[in-house]
Amino acid sequence: MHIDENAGFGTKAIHAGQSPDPATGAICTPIYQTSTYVQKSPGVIVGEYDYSRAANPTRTALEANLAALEGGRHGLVYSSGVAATGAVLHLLKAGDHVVLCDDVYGGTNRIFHRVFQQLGIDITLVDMTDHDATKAAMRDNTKLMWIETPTNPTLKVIDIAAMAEIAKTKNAMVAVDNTFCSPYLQNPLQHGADIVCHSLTKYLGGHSDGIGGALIVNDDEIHKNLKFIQLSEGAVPGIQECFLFLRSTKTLHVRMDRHCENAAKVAAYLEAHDKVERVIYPGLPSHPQHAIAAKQMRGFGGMVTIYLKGGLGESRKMLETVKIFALAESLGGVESLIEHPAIMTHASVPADQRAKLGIADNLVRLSVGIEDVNDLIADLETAIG
Ligand code: P1T
Repeated sequence: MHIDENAGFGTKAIHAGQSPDPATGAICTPIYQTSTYVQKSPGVIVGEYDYSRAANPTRTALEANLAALEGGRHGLVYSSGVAATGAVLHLLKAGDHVVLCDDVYGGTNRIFHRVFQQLGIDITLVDMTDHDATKAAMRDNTKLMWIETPTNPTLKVIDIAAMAEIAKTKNAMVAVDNTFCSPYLQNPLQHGADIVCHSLTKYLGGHSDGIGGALIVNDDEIHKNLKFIQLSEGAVPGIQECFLFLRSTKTLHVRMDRHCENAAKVAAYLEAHDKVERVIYPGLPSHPQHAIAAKQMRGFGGMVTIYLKGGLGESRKMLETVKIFALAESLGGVESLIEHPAIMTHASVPADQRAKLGIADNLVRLSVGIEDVNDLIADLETAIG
């Protein structure tokens, strides 16, 4: 269905990339569970499809839907968020240099340092809240700047437009991992990014039932190169996953509103708690980059990170006592999750870097879900005690 570019987010979420099935009128895009497509004669295909690693109609619908939500021309989907990250890194060659945001998901840190650095990609980690440090990190051979905002797990907010300006001085591509915001809260292409990356596993999937990733770009040349890598490496999602993600994006705007509302209340409750040393939430006036968040994001998201008073003992007690919050890695699902980054999601980050970033034993990360917020707060009250 053609959806006007100026249509609202909810309209795009429900309709973009999808039309009722012409054969049956089915309102949902069917699961085209097929690996291949019959040809009329060698090389003469029936429609647009010849093999499902290259393309599949259910996947095409998802890619078009995600592109519309990010306000981009092209979408590509992958078997996981890290597969999407890897596809971007495959645009580079040995000897190229990357400026990488210092606080990123542990698996992102791992693929940069332990997979691509081995292949000859140079990496400089930088605190991108420090613009002078970022400028100083740029080199003549810097080909990529990788931003994550808000960062995982310390929720630093990076000014995408300011970073893009710095990257352009060296003609470097700017990629933004927009997983924590989802396209409902932030559209990095509007702020000068070239590539937007998502883990579909999180808010876009929203129900903790599938692993996937996505890239959205405007530039035809970058898209052509990424499409070639997607076809050549084959890190594509299964068709059932594509269907699940398509179903989930239809409710993204409604879910995100509730995530933001609940997280704001949880953050305010925790900030007033005498057993909590510090709360990091971009929506709190106490957040060091609150003004940038207010300018760049349409809402402050569902992630809240706290420093408890005490150490590992206090963290463990809280994590073992919660009942509604589930102790698990991941985020962005309808159910609330809680985790210990130093031991869980960021265990693969070297200890000295974790210490520098403040990923300490008393740091606890919450993914606030869309349950009744009073129940969530009561759960935390019991657990923090
Ligand atoms: O798990 P996967 O779909 O491969 O996504 C990787 C990924 C990419 N980017 C960000 C910002 C992420 O948070 C993640 C995955 N993160 C977790 C599993 C986590 O608990 O933080």
